Amino acid sequence: MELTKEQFIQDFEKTLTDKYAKPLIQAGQQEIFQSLADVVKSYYAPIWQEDLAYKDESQKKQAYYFSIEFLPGQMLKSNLLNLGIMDTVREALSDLNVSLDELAEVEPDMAIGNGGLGRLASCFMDSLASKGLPGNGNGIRYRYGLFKQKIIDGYQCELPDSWLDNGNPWEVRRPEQAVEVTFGGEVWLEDDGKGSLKPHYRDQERVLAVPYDNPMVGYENSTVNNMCLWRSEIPEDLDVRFQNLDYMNQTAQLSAELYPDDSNYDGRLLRLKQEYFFVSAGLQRILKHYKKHIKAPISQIHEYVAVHINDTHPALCVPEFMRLLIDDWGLAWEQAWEITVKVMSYTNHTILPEAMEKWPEDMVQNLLPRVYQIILEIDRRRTKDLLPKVGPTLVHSTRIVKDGQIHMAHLSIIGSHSTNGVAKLHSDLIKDVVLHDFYTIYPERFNNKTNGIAERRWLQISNEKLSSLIDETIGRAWRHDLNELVLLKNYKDNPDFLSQLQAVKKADKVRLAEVIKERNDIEVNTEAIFDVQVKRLHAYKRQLLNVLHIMKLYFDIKDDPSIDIYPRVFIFGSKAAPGYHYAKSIIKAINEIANLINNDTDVAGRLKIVFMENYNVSLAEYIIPAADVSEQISLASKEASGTSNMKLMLNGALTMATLDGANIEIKDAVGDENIFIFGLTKDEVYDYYARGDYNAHDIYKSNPVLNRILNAFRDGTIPNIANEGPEIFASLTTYNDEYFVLRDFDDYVRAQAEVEALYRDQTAWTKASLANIANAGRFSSDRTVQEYADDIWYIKANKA
Ligand code: NBY
Repeated sequence: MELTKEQFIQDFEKTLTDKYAKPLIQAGQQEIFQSLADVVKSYYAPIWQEDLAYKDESQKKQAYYFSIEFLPGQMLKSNLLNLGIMDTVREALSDLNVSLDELAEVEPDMAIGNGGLGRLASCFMDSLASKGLPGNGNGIRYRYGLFKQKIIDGYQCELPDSWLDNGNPWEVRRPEQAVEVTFGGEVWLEDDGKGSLKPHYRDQERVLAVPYDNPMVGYENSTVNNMCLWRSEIPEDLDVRFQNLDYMNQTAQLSAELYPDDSNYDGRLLRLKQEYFFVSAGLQRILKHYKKHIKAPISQIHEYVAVHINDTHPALCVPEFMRLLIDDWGLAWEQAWEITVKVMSYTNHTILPEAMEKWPEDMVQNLLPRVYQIILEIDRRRTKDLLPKVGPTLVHSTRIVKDGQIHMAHLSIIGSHSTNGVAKLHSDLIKDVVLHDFYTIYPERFNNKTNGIAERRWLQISNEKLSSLIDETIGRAWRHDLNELVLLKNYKDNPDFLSQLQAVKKADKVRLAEVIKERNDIEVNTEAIFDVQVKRLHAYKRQLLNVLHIMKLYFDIKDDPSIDIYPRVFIFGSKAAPGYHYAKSIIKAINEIANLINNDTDVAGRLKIVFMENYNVSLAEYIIPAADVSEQISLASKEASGTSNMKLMLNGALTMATLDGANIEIKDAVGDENIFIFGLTKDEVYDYYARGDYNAHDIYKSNPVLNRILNAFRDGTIPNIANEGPEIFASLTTYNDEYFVLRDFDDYVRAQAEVEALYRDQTAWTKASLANIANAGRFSSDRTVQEYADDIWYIKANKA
């Protein structure tokens, strides 16, 4: 949009007066932020309104991304950037002696997600809008987002994330569009006199679902999509029977809290209620909108609506859509089923067995009696149809209802026309191994969509210095098409450019060093290698391998204090699920090792370990631009894709990688010489599984370096881990090292030595860094969502 400084100042000062009856000089940061947000809202609101009208008029097909998590972070700069008014507003505020950067910090992160899956959903929201694609989000407006992590005495403590205390200035509450979601009670079918069976209900618990619409502003275009988040409330005309505190508390609790686990399926009733709550509310809203605005019969809804199931958490979309089509719209089963499969599509984000959602049949039956009937009928009909075609073995292995459990991945695959993995290797594993039987039956449904990241947040906003340097070098076209970054390759032998690139990285490291000093009270050398591992804490991601390497370097120095080791700062950012004991022990160990090494005079500052508290989107925006090395060291086959690998690459870090997830595609993009690869391959890991002959204890016994490092965990060398040290030691020896940390250690050490050698040649390093930036284009989520749009959702971009 067009905006002058003068206009902005006028709008801003008027808003401040209207809202708080105060002049700027008397206003606090919170008041200034809220006023600024209101001004920004007044700028996008008309565009939003127009786009809504356009969508209704054009009758275009729209996609709805159902996700139980979103992780947008702060929205102020994103909205300013995408409206094209960032510079104007920054300068205008600066004229008023207000720093935009400081003001932006006032906004709490919108953290209604755990990690990669939630953040991917938010990158998709940004990309859909920025590509002008009509795609909306559907989720839950949790009152409390992901816990705030405090490190106390080296331990993770969890504090509530009360992010709504000052309201959410971007959202619009739409009570007139509230719908009811019902649970429990009894259901029975009765003939309606016209030859079909209609459900009748008794004693149902009713919950009011109120939508809050959050604008997803497209980058320099006229698209504003919607992320709809549902809040649970008590219906005004609540039946007397449910008018008691217990019930009312439960109802309010539905949208109270995000489940803070990103790896384990947790079969609690409240979670199942949350899943059904936002699924039912979202589908009801879509169907109401359809009735009101779309001039086509319901039988054509697949030409107007695509519903995406982000992991299995919204898998109830399948039976719920069937229920609505059959019970409310009067469709026959066969027709409803055909439509449902065409409307639905599903993404798998993990193949770890402990994350696979399976709900006990009786739980689903009691909570969702009608949905349960429909699930049984889906399963029954499919079994009957398929038996003669594929035989009992395949039918049995792919049943939705088995052994008293409902398999949500099976339901998602069977009830949709598309199942995708999130990186090539992961999608291949799905087809060849984990869901192979489904692939045999429905080969045409399976496809890959390699993840991506929104460059607006992960470069334009978080790394303005690098963005400006790129502008000056190749112009601004890359801001609309990240593939344009390849033009940077022309500067790989340009000493001026390379030194400017170095200067940018240095400045970003200085900025992070200040944050580290302020938050951790640790001084770090900005000439050192900044070696970064930021992601959720999980055994398969192997933060422990990183730690063992740090201990190796430490012992090298202790053995010979004059040894020539290139200074390194190891930076960790990671939350552990509150119930994940082992992951919390690793956090404690990292912090104690940090204490030990950071304060050892022999080390003399050459190694620094920094565990940054409360890793979240806004902290990532400081850390990622400053990274030299990106640690992507999961055991091959375990990380479905990873996305921090892409963010770090885009910011010029070199990747230390196993051949896992999207690391493989990063390697293909940058070439072997610009990445450090180590460790077992997926096939080697599977060979170990097949042979069953991995023996970690043998490695511990026979490898003197590892022997010494592991002993340090239980002989007091690392202080204050009397409980955690032996636990970690045992996991690697007694319990045979589930994720082959010891097996990959030597090769990791070798590759880390290569990092050090290359870093000593700053020109060579900077060229490799440039190669990473220049080849990052394909990891834009703009590319990813376009592929979803073309291959899965069949949606087309708006007017220009
Ligand atoms: O999804 C992550 C994958 O681990 C990562 O490799 C991938 O890049 C990313 C995006 O595709 N998965 C993930 O973040 N999963 C969760 O957050 C999650 C959350 C809840 C539950 C399971 C997984 N749950 O069972 O409740």
